[in-house]
Amino acid sequence: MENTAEKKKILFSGIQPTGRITLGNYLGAVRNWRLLEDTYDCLYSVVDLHAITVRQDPAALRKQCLSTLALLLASGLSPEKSILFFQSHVAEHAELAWVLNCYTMFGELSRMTQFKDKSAKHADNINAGLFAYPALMAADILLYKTEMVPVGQDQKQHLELARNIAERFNGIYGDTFVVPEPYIPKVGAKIASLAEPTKKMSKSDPNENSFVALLDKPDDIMRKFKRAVTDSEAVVRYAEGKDGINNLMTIYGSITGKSFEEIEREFDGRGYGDFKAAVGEVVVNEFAPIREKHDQLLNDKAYLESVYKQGAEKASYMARKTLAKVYKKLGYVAK
Ligand code: ATP
Ligand code: LTN
Repeated sequence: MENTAEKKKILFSGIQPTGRITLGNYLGAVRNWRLLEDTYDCLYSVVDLHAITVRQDPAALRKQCLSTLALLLASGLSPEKSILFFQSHVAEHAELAWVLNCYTMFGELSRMTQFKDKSAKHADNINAGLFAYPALMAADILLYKTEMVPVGQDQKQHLELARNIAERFNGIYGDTFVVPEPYIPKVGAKIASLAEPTKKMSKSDPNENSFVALLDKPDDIMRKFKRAVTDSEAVVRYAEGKDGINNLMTIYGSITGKSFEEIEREFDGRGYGDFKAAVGEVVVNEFAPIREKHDQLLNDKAYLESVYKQGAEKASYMARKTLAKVYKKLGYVAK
């Protein structure tokens, strides 16, 4: 009998266990992952291989990996619907990354703005992994015949490179990889730093006041919003040059679902103090249940283990098939 059930498209995304997950990661990525679970066959990975492009303390990294997985679950991702796994548990990521390194040009990697930013920040450790990082990211995506990749704005350039690598390989060896599309949310794709609103909010920012983390205590969240850099106009409106207020309006709007006009009306004639407190409050309320669930899950190591083991098993099955196809195309003798 003909199978009429339509196959869902495959979606992949990753998050680095390099620090505390921020409001930027949540609004730009994780929250949308949950919304996409029903429409796509999703794989979400804690990309621990990527994390060591910057020095990590081993004990802290191990904790951070488990905490990141717990946060993904606490944010509502379901291991019944999606494949959740640690990147290092599926060896094919590193294997395909090596192959793709040989089809990625020095010039292309040199143009990556994340490499330029991170090598400026870590001038004492500009290692080859940091430089070749986008080839590993391309491997993550291409291993699973991924069609959609939900990311924040900052990852668009890496995704374009992944597409170029896939097309280049397909051009030489014939149809091998599916060429993926980015999925960048309309609102929340670029949450700015609270301390320097022209820069992106980043979990590795040494300034604690620049970001709000999912696991921050309510008082800390409120304090960080109260201190957020704004301007001297004292009118809540979205306009060029008002980066701080625009950012707070984006945050408020993407959590409450209100448009900029609605927010302007709501805070008409009220000062920034009121507005900042309101933004802090909606963030606190959004994060409170996630934080509570995270703490519960972290105490249930057996459950977490069952999730990441099953995830790696399912991911490995898919990844093995793609890698075998690639090796065959390259001309390697079959095992
Ligand atoms: P780091 O500071 O270590 O570079 P990061 O905060 O950029 O980390 P990643 O783990 O690299 O976080 O990114 C996870 C996801 O979050 C990616 O899809 C990325 O595009 C998204 N993201 C990161 N920062 C922001 C932000 N400020 N606004 C919106 N999305 C973001
Ligand atoms: N490079 C991304 C994390 C990442 C990723 C991926 C995202 C690694 N592999 C594959 C989407 C798909 C980052 O630094 N935010």
